Amino acid sequence: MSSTDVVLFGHWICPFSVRVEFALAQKEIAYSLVDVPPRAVRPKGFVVPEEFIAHSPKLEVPMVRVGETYLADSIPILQWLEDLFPAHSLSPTDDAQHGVMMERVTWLDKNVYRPMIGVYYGTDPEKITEASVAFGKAMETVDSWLLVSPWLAGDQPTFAEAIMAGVYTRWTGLQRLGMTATLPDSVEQHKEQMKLLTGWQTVEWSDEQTDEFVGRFLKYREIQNS
Ligand SMILES: N[C@@H](CCC(=O)N[C@@H](CS)C(=O)NCC(=O)O)C(=O)O
Repeated sequence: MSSTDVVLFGHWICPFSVRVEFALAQKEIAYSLVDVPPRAVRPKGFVVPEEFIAHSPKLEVPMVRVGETYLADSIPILQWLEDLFPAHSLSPTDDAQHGVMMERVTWLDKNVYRPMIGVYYGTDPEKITEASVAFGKAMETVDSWLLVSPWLAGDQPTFAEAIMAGVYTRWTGLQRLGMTATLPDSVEQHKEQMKLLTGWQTVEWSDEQTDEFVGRFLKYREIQNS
């Protein structure tokens, strides 16, 4: 397949898109990116590509096209890419290990993403603190996994790392938006380890991207609280 056969409709600010972009880069799949900013950050007059409207069931990024087939929703996309492009695997071949990884992926999606989003969409300082506490509690579980193995689900990067990529890209920004939880040493070390991966280098935010993320949510709070 040529590089034009894989297209990601996504945006850097979306942590779900980051999961897929991390996986594409880490798996060394050539792809092209069509920027589709989520509604909240869409510039005035931005024309949403018709192809995206036609094939994204919820009008959410990420959506991927491979050849003539489309799929939206980050976790199913990760599995689909793995099935289509098994090289540079991000998924254990052993069924039991695959099961553990998927359990952890689902767990992270719920228990890490929910409080993370609670921090940046928080408008009430008390709620931001509550979300930070919940995030910190989730990190205790992640810590318990990382004390057993250097990667989240086994001895090499998996989909679970793709999920955490969406958290680590915005970590500095989260702290600036009131995230008070700290990362356990093992998680801090995991984050540093991820920075050495090809996938990370593709999704890593510049200081300008962090500033834009923080600025947008500070403005959102200002409007909500006025
Ligand atoms: N469950 C989806 C969630 C995707 C999602 O919520 N995407 C947001 C952006 S981060 C979106 O496109 N929302 C529609 C919009 O804001 O226009 C996934 O895992 O991919």
